[in-house]
Amino acid sequence: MTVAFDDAGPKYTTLSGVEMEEFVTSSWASYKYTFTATTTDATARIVFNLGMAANPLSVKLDNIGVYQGSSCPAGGSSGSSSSSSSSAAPSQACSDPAFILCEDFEKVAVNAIPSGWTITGARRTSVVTTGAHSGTHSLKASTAGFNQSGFIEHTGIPAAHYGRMYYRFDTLTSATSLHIPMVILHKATNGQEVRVVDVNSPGQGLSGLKYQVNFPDDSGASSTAFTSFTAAQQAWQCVEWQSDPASQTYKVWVNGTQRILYNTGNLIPATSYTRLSLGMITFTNTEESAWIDDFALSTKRIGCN
Ligand SMILES: [Ca+2]
Repeated sequence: MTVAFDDAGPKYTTLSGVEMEEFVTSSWASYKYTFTATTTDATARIVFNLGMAANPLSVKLDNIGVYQGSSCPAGGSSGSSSSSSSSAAPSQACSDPAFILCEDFEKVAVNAIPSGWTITGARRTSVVTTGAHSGTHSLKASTAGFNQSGFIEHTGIPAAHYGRMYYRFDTLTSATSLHIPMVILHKATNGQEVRVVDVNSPGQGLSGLKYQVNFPDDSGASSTAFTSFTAAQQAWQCVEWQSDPASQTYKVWVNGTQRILYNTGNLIPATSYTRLSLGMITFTNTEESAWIDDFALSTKRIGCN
């Protein structure tokens, strides 16, 4: 299903910038998204395109609301509002026993990395105080050219997990064709690496995420699932993902809204990945960098609060 706001015709030009693509499931689910209209049109229309499935489906929509402001009010009340509401999943403190890994980087010395992690890649990735989502410390990753990377890695990653991280890019020196994997799981059952947070620039800045199973040397993708979203540049973005071996599905949420539901076939290992890479790799001949903060893996969904 896609959702958009168009002008009243005859061209029906979109006023919402992009069509929001949602993945309809067999359970009731809440979807929301924020846009800035490109122009004022008193006769604009909201469009729900339900003709996206290969096979006929019966879809029910309920509690549809349009609100002025930065978010939807809780409880689905009608009318215009500018109040704020929380994301779908509650946030967890690092002391929660559900956590597998939890790093806010606050207790890590500048230029060091958290204990239990190792550095890989051509560029040193370490903790800095030059930008943070929480507190004063974050992880700064950078790259130096084509196929260059800067990662920290942790071993022993359960195949069944939820992940959450915030990222914020520095001013980009390459504005086109950027493709930046930031969280990589090793390995899929076919031996390839699984890029679960893979940021792309599909002509709209770094505003797309891809699930990608790929050769370690980037010599060819075997499967992808892609979503685009409207995100403010140079702003912290919250990405969550789920790796679920039982259903062989991968999900990703961007700023609290689910954007990808992908059936991997049999690519998710039954028990564990050998390691996780956190940082960035790029495939352009430019230097790029990003801050990463509030990274966590958990046995339950973490949320963006
Ligand atoms: Ca922090």
